[in-house]
Amino acid sequence: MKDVSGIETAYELAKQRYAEFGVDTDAALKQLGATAISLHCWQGDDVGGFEHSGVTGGGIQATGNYPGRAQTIDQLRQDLEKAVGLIPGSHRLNLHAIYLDNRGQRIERDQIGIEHFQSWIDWAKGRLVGLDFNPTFFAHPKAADGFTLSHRDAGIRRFWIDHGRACRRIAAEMGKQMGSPCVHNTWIPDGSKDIPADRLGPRQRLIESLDEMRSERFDASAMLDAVEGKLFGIGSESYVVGSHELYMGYAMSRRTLLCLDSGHFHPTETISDKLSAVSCFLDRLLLHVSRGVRWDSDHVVLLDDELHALARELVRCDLLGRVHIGLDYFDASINRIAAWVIGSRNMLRALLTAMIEPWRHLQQYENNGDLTARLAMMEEFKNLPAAAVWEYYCLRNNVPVGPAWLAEVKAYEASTLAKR
Ligand code: RNT
Ligand code: ZN
Repeated sequence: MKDVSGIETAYELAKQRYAEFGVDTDAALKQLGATAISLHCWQGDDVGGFEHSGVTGGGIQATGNYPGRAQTIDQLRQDLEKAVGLIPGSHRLNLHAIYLDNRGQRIERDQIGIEHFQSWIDWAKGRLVGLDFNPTFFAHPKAADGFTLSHRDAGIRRFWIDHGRACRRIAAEMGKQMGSPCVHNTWIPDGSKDIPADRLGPRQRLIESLDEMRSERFDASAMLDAVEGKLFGIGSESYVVGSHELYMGYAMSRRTLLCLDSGHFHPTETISDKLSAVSCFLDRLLLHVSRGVRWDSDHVVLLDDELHALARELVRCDLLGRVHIGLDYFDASINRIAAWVIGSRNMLRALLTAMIEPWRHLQQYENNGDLTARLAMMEEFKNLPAAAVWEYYCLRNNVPVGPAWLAEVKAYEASTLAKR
């Protein structure tokens, strides 16, 4: 076939440039193709879900009122199909318990079962390479005072432990049916707006609840537990029970995954530097790739310095087989499908750039004590034609190259979203 757009020719030239530094771009594209991103279902409907209970809140909030939000399961699936078709590679979907298919019947959270997610699994098969799952510990009357698994009331703790147990069973079944382990990630909003008198009690209760919730054993080929810490949330500005340190200790002592969310630390603190440290002590990690602006604002992920730094660590520490990459943001002020596409394509572009960067040369300079060459070449490598490799990857994967994806999203907005 004729190379009408010049993408293949540009790729051949780029391939040679990288080969001069010993980098095999074909091998990198193969590795990128094997790297799945877990798309967060909640970007599609502003973390609403399908319980239709009318209860919201719980420490997170999507802002914006862009029209076209998915309001039914079918609409959300249709939107996801659109997004997936614009992202090169094979990916996963990350579901929350509130996205259950309850067929109009109210089901309490401690009563949910695989039957409420079977339609998701059936839909996902052949479209996605895996499903991930999250218990939902927010937007519920029993979470209204800001405490769940660490609540002082044993009855409320029991309810949430049972929710977690139900969710782990669902996750294990999802993993089994999809043939790929389902990451079951626990994030709770527990904490307080003002200074607590007791910081220890809730933490001890949380650990006990988590242990009980996790007492049922499932094969690692079916499901993997992860715990996600946080510095502060809306309504938990002064104290968060599940802090980073608590979950780091929990994950290391219980051998679970630790989830690092880029928005969950001090505003100038980054998660890229943490990977080489925690990976020495943990077998597996989960990332919630997000972008905080001044706080945990969950903005769409940009191709910025921190994303590049994160991708570099994943590649240079050889972590791609041990780190599960999920996106976590919710922007209701722009087209929601575009939000998925922008964030996922950025994550993949950052990974590809990191894979083909001649970083082994930089490490060699460092080992030789030549810090001048390390800095000089680090900057020179920024000019290598990574964009040509990315465009070729999109072409090969039959997804729009460059900004052409936006026209497709706009057309979908006019034909479908505008009618909702
Ligand atoms: C909240 C956590 C959590 C949620 C999702 C919806 O601060 O980041 O991961 O965003 O579970
Ligand atoms: Zn998160």
